Amino acid sequence: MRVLVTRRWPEEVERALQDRFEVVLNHADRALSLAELAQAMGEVDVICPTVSDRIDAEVIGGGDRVKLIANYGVGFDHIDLAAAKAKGIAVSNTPGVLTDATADIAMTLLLMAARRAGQAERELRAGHWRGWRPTHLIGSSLKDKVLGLVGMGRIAVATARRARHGFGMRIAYYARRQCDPAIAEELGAEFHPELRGLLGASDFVSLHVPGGAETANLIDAAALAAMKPGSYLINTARGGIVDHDALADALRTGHLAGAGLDVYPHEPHVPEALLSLENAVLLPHLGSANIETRIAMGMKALANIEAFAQAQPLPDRIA
Ligand code: 8YV
Repeated sequence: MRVLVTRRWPEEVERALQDRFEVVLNHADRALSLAELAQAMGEVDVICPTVSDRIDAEVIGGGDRVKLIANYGVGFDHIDLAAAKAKGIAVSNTPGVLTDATADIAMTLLLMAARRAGQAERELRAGHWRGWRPTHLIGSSLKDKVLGLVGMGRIAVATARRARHGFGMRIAYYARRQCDPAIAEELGAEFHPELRGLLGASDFVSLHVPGGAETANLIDAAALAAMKPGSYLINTARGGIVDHDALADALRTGHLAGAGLDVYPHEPHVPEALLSLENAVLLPHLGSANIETRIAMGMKALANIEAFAQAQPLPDRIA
């Protein structure tokens, strides 16, 4: 079987893949164009894309050889599942292995925003630090503050655990249905059946819903207005969930005290309006970026390809 890996993976997983299959690697590690992806559909049996590859209907229609799309990552809003299904192409992802890493980045952003860490480091590196003083770069504490989670899947729960048990925060969430009662009890989590209710009750809001049409601009100007004055928005999910012009306005007026973002609607483009705002912490999609996680993601993709090669059910089939 011929397998295309669209971006470089950690060496050990590339090697593990090469031990079993004929592998086409992207040595230059640049994002492939839509035309190159479309062409690959006719040249390999399996394609392993990442979030930086748009696998839309046109790409999928580019050839008839690919039978499995083994996504390197848990989110799959960059893949047209209906188009894949229509061509009988199976799709898998890598759930579970990046939960802790992403929850760590959510907490990193939350702490950085609350304690103004990005702004502070920029000031120091620019040589503008005038020495210690009681009113210098004062932020917000986390203890007893309400962390409102939008979505209550694996990453939300892992973030809530860190916030609750590590930082003494109170937990609230909005989701389509209530979470496992044991988890709700462990976290003392308060369920909000309406998004607006959660937004109005939270000091920090952290987004944990999938991207795609259903959640596009879920956090728009009206939702931002419903957030508490002086609260913070954290996004480690997908950029399209937030209206970034409205967010920039809310940060500029001070309605929001800060935001911590790891994801953007059209990566690697970062909405211009955010770049000059001191109260925006901006990371370049680092959610799963630790070596243990990136190896585990590759191994999970590999497990799905192996199952596929042996005509076994895929462990992480999404379509
Ligand atoms: C991944 C992510 O690194 O898994 C996801 O959905 O957002 C990231 O942490 C990226 O998607 C790789 O494709």
